[in-house]
Amino acid sequence: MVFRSEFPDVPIVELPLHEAVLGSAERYGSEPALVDGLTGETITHAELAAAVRQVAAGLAEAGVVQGDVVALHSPNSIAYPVALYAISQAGAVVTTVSSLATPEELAGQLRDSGARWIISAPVLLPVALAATAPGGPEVAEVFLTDLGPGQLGGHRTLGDLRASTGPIPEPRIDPATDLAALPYSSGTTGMPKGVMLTHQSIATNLNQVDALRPPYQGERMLAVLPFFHIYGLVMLLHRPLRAGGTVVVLPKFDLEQFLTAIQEHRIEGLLVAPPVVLALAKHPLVDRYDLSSLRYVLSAAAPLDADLAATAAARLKLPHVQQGYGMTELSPACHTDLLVDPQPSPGSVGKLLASTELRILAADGSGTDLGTGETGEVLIRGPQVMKGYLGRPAETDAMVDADGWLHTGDVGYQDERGYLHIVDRVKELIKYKGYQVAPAELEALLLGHPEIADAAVVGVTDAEGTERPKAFVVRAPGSTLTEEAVIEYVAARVAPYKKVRAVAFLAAVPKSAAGKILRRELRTAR
Ligand code: AYL
Repeated sequence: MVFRSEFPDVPIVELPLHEAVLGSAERYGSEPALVDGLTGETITHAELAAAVRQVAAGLAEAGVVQGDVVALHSPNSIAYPVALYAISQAGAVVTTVSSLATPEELAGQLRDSGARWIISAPVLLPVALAATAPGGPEVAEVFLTDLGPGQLGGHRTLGDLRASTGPIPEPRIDPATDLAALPYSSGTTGMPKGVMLTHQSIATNLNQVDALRPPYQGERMLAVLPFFHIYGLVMLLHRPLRAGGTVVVLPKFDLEQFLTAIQEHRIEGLLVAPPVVLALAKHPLVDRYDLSSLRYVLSAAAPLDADLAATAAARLKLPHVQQGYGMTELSPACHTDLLVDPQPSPGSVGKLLASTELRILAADGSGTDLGTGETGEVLIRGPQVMKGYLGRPAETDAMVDADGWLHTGDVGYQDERGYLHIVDRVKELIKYKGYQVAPAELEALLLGHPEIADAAVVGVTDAEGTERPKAFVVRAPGSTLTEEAVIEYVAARVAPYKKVRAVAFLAAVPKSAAGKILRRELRTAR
């Protein structure tokens, strides 16, 4: 049985992403597009579009050609979208890198994506230089995100690139097949992989989400989720900028700064991950701020507890906290409840988006399709499905079948009212505060420790619904390795959100006859 969306189909977008997003920028003109939440510095829609064209000309003059991969390596800033859309206008592909990446993690992504260029924030320059030191991946040039002229340490800035007198590149982009973005995701298994998203899949996903409720011109949203993750990238840049909204940008999450920004900028729309909903529901500081401007809060990227959502909504005097569901491989959305429905099903992740199909497959391996109210693996088909994983045809085939169905590795059911509920996950992926943690990556690291004979990492969820990576370690003979030593060993080598947060020692890692780690047994182990 195939569930179809109850919303009418939306048009497939036939434009390159920068045109799809910035096409009306001149019309929005002098209205603010981006506001630095700390300094108040503002870029208008017209200024954004002009800066993008100039920087694209500078990139082309520097040697960036159509099809090149450019790594964008920066915390959130108002300069981020200038670099982002200039890369698209130059015909290049952006691979977004976590601003928390270690030099080794950045080097790995540069190598895997074949990136020839890096655009780094000045604070991250040491990481970029360490990643590309002799012996590491070679890049042609490292640029910096400053909007002013700089030549900081000999590196050209976006400001310098803007000064180019070269022609504005007008590459012939085929939106249906050419890539716009290459974010990294581990999908259902293994190491992080480059997710090939075309201009069309991303831009059409905007139409699909906006069919439920588009932002209105001038709508003020707060961007505290990182732009390097697909959620921030699409929902906090492409979507509001296309509609003429205003994005107030914060570089990182700090509760006081966050609450101050909502109050001062009269924020209407908040897009967050579950830990922020937890803070809104429970933190005493929240009462000290005037948050009455908020019209909606949307949570996505990890499971949200229904009671917690209700507590937060009551405190904010909103009818409910809304949800979005999807994954990087879906550009990213397949469900949301950005609806006018005053009473969506509690705990649901929303309704199937326009032009999207859903199947619920029995988890017993029988291949049986299930119906309303029955729980199984969620399969999605639609224009937002990725083109595949870069350079990994076998992993692509394992994820998207011959008929175009993407197997999410999430388990859920659709209720009688057409709302989807996600109840479990049958993939390796761990979600720590909405961030992806790939067990395979941590396991490989742990196995590199001379005193570790075997290891497995799984997510363990606490009473408040927060999932944390926990390592199960088999010590080598004679080793007296401690929990702290294991935690420190991993922490020194990965971005902070990937840290192992608990360790248990075992005599042997439970495995199937075929040698697969029995993760479910570990998840329920004490
Ligand atoms: P990735 N409830 C439960 N689990 C969720 C939810 C949710 N609302 N959303 C995402 N997940 C889990 O690639 C699920 O396991 O993309 C899913 O397969 O980092 C995995 O996270 C995907 O993780 C939007 C805006 C979705 C953002 C997103 C989230 C993209 C996260 C729709 O409108």
